[in-house]
Amino acid sequence: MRRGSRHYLAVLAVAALALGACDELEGQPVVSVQPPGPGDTGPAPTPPPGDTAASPEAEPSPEAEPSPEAEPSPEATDSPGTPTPSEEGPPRGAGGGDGFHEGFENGLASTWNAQFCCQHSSRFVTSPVRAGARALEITYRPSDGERAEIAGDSVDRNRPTTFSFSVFLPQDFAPQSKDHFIFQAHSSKPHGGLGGPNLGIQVVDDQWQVWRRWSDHPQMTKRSQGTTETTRVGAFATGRWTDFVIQIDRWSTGDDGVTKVYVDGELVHDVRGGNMYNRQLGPYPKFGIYGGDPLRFSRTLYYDEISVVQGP
Ligand SMILES: [Ca+2]
Repeated sequence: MRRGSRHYLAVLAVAALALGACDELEGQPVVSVQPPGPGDTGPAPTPPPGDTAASPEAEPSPEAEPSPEAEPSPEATDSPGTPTPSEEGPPRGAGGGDGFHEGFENGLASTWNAQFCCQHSSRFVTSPVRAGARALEITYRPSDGERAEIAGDSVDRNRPTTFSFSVFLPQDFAPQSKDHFIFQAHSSKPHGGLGGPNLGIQVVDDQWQVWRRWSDHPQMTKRSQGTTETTRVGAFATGRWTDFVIQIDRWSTGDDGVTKVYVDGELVHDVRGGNMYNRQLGPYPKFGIYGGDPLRFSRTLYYDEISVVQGP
């Protein structure tokens, strides 16, 4: 009996400790955490030789397959960001068709794959917000590897696709000569080959930059098998929300792709040409910081009102 009672007390003590640990987590608005480590998390394939050299662009490296979903904590907190009151959402592109919306009002939808190294990487905030009561804050530090991102599902490459999102760069978001992504349409690679973005929005110096890479190679393993174009489309603003609409009227590995980019409702990029790799699955969206290589500076930014709409 006494041994049994002692055992019972021990179980109670362990349970109390566990409860205490849970209590300690309250108030820590961390979205989710994956196993820490530099660069990609998960079973990333080894880059092909000669395929990771630095370039003036933020070069993608082969990326990890989606890792197990990390559940976000629905905690919200005030943030140090500078709020800008705003009642209306951004203009949206293609209407109708299949759609996905994320406003971060109830945590992260289960379809997201969170690629964060650390507790500081993300949290929900009540200010600034673009719509509703919450937005997602993402923080990247130089020791975090090459990314702090959330990744969505692949789209249908045979259907027009519109990615919309609002992003807030705080006032201390300083220009840097090293570019990095804040949005990617990332190539899916169910059969191996080179990963990386095929379309994206970057910041470089004080500019927004549209980034495209395409290839009709059936099993692209080197960047040289693709074509890359970057286009600066105007200075970024800090201390307020910026609304992006990336409208792909046609995904293509060749010359007949159609890509349009709107910033705050203004068409800033309208180009015909390739916008994807030759993959069976369409690209999938990613939001957050991706440097291609680890960055030497820290970044914090905010996202809200993300949507993905596929037309007929
Ligand atoms: Ca929201």
